[in-house]
Amino acid sequence: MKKTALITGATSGIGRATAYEFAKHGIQLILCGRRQERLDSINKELSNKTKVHTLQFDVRDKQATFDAIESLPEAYKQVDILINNAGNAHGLDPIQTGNLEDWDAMLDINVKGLLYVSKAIIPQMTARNSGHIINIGSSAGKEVYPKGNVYCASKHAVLAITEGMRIDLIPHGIKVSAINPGLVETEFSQVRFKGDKAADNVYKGYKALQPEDIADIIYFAVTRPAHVNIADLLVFCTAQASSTIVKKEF
Ligand code: NDP
Ligand code: 8X3
Repeated sequence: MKKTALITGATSGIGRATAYEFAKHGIQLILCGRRQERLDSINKELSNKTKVHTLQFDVRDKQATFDAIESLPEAYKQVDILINNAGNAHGLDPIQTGNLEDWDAMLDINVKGLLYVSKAIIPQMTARNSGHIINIGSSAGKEVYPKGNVYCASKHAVLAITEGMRIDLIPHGIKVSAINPGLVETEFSQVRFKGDKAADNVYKGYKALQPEDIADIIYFAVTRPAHVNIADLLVFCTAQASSTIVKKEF
């Protein structure tokens, strides 16, 4: 039987690329995000490859998250694969001048949003004693970099939550994985810099990871044999050695 995957943050970047990769292999999709028009156009593009259902909600809104997942039609109610991908950095400021709204956004979306979605899905996985949860962390979850403070904290939390999930869900045979990318060329920097020109330079002078590179790895992770779990994977583009060391050529 074909599996069903729920992907948060499917309207852009890594989430959208993962939707396209999964669709190629006939995985039934539940695509989530706030931008309904994007969900609709992705649905339209993928509907000749697989079945797609879209859910529009903000992961910061606890009730909306639970209501959306509760509203899934019968044919989509069993979620075999959960990709907790929705998230972003907001701002790049030293801690002393950081913006409180940016801090709230990063902790509410990257950490609490991930928890709300997981809480809504995990009970059906434990009841069936099967499932695979992939949390999209970051190299920022392994290494703090200048001005990364709260974003890095949110991604360190994602890693801790991933480890906690793996420990607690082991009696149920549920796989839990963290995929931790370095620089990926998506809308990430447009969001981080709020449309400022600074975003234009982030991916210049080297070949950053592309969202399809991460989608490929996620598909690899979900297609391992039953006894194999990719627990924690760090991936950089070849030009990146650490959060602060990127070889740029101009
Ligand atoms: P994008 O900005 O391209 O995509 C972010 C996605 O998250 C969008 O689909 C957006 O959808 C969704 N999202 C954001 N806020 C919310 C919210 N409040 N409620 C619901 N959905 C939301 O960035 P990426 O694809 O790069 O980011 C995906 C993940 O990868 C994030 O967790 C990010 O931290 C992580 N990551 C990114 C890296 C990079 O360099 N790009 C590197 C390492 C990790 P919508 O706006 O429609 O709601
Ligand atoms: C994103 C990686 O280094 O751009 O999680 O913050 S970085």
